[in-house]
Amino acid sequence: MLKKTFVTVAAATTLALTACGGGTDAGTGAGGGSGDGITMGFAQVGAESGWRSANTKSVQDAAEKAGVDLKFSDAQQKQENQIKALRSYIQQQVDVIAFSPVVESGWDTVLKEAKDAGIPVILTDRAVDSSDTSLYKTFLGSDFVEEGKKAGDWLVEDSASTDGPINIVELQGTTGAAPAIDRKEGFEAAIAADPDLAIVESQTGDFTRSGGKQVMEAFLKNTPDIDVVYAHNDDMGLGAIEAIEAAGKVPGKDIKIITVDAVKDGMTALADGKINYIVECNPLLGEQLMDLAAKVVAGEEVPERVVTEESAFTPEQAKEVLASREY
Ligand code: GZL
Repeated sequence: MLKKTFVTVAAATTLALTACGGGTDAGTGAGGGSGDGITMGFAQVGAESGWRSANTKSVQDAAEKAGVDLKFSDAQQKQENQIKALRSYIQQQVDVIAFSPVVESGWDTVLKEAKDAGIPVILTDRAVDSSDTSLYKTFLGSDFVEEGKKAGDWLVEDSASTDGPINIVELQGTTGAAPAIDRKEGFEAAIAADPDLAIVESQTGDFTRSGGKQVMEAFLKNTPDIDVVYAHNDDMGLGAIEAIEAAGKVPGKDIKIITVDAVKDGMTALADGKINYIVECNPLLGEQLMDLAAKVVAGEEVPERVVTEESAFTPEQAKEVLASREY
């Protein structure tokens, strides 16, 4: 046990992957992975955002490249649909299951069923809050608390020369989802450094553009002087831009906007000055996932945690990289 723990901790602490493609070796020693003959059941969250679409394409392309037979399902952001899909993969006796849990809680029963069936599970993108880490082999994805902290740190620095209160409205991601919980936690911890910064309204827009627009319309009605929008993803930030412009205000100037993801549409709005800062969240997890799956099916050691390293962008930086972005 000690050896496994040592290998895991060492691998997990040293294993940080570059974003934008995420490299081809998830610290598993395989380049691109050879998944020939492996059948994977993948239960995706849905198709709620540009990030999710890029993530789905990355998984599907990487499965094809690795020769993995991919069974794919879209849960339309409903946990009951994901659980149904997982049970179907268990029944089909796939070699490995991978999924991005739409919310953190409520997975122990079905994960125990997978374990009892001898089917290894890989968490990708989002985490579960289960205390029993034997229910899955590894968690591949971003550090969402760090992403929220980066967003808050930028605002603290950007506001340093401004006197008086700065009113922030927050567009939260899906209620109960790990990125929503953690991005809120990281941001709040960072802005605590400046007592002038206050979140005056906070509500979920469910990671969708329409949700962000609807909630922002309500915020604009309820809160006379909004200085900053912190949106947990680009799509809700883009919806907020529509609402702000419809209200006759200038996004990026009258109301500053900070988002997370750095997908093409978000980076375009950033380059145009409608968004002021974007923290990157890398959706291109497909190749690392196939590498990990090949190892797990072969019964080999994998790190308990594989963290993707990510960047952040100002408008000037967005202009430089926009043309070369993969998503
Ligand atoms: C984050 C991912 C989030 C994205 C959103 O890893 O789970 O879900 O930030 C997406 O755009 O909907």
